[in-house]
Amino acid sequence: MTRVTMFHMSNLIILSNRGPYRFRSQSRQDILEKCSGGLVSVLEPLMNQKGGFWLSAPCESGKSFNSCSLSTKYNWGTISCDKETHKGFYDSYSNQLIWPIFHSMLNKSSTAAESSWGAYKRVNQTFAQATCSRLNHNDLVWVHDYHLFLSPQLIRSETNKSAKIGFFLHIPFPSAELLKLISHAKDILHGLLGSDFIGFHTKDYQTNFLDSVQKLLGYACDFETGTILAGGRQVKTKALPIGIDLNPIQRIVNSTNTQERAEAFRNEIGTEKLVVGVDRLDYTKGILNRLQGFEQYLKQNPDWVGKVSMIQLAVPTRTQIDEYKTYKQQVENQVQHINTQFGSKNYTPVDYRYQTMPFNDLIALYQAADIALITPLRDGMNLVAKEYVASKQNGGVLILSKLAGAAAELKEAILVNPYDTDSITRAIGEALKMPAAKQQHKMAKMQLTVQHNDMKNWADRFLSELSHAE
Ligand code: GDG
Repeated sequence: MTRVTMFHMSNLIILSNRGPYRFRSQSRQDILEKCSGGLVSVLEPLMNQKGGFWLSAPCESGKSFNSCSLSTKYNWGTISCDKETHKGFYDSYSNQLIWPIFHSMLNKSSTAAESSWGAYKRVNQTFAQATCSRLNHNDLVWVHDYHLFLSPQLIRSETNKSAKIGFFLHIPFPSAELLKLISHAKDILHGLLGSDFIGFHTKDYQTNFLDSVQKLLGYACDFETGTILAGGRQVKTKALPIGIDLNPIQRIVNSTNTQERAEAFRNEIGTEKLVVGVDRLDYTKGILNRLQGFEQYLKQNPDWVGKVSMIQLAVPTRTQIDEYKTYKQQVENQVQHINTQFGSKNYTPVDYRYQTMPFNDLIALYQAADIALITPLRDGMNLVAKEYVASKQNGGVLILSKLAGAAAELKEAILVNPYDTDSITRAIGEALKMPAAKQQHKMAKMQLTVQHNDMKNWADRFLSELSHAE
């Protein structure tokens, strides 16, 4: 008789502030709409392949539910939390304190947000409780991003199940000197150290983390192996740059609809060369600096006026926060300033679009663009850079900020200092003049890099590290 041993398959539970969809009210009905943004654009296809449970905070509508079956391979549920607490957790502590300091933009950080620590902690506790209530032995819990720094330790202290806990940080990790500006920096580090395995986009962010743990908590860190001995437990860390899902991009790129749409973008613009910028309208993305670089280019090269234009897609984000309202106004003033200076009846130098776009159109836009101008002042990775590379079939030039995590991988891009307008202006000139053969050569190399480390590869490596963590 054959004996069949049943293994309990480990289930994947992921935690993130943002869920895969949001509810939007339309004619007194709730419509489900896919969320955009870097984290969702990678995790949604991943969960659709692997299955599991996705736990998020309620979206703007405040609607919460334990579990919702979508026509996907995974289930999705939200924690419940009142509006006031969510505001303190999300708008204030996460986005007015952690976000600017972790992006080294101290002038945007608000010390007043320190008072929202209680709300931040409560939401992390609610996430931890909701996770523990559905946890089984051997499950893999994967916590995402800066909103949930405390969850790993809270989960560990609330369960006796033998689950593994992993954490991935989607934004940069700052130096210990900057981290210390947050009063609860040590609590943040202790929260993270509840994980068995922690992943970062780059070696630099990982090193900053190890250095902070050593300096602020006094734990022994091995910088070679990335291992920390934290109160008798071993925590492993590693640089694992995130990748994109190439299959849908390839499908969209090869469809005739996309090629027609790309052609339509070019016809709408009507100039010889098209530059594209695609970002959430966030001050870290350096949209204002980029526009200043573009303005200076037109000023210094009047023969290019009328021949080059730019589409800037600015996706609405964090619209309740004052810094974002001010930034939006500054960007729009700058667009108007350029268009009044150089525009004419038949020429709009900057076509600014404050909207989200269907993904198919976005790929067509990348395809249509001769140059992608991506100049964040600081960025964990920047997936737009990788998507642009994956969408090009015949040349194209990537101008990329040195301060984006993607610069560590996409070495053939024209790298710029986003704080230096001259550097952006020079890069635009170089890109406009780059011979086709050189473009193709550089693009092919970057395409290999993007293919080699795609979303599946990234997720498999993370989950394998997590499963094998001691
Ligand atoms: C965080 C980190 C890190 C944009 N507009 C539309 C749209 N998008 C999609 C893009 C891309 C994503 O959003 C943006 O990715 P980023 O990487 O630029 O950005 P963040 O949202 O800041 O994400 C970042 C990322 O996490 C992943 O770890 O790279 O550094 O800040 O995928 O395609 N998608 C659609 N319509 C749009 O209008 N459908």
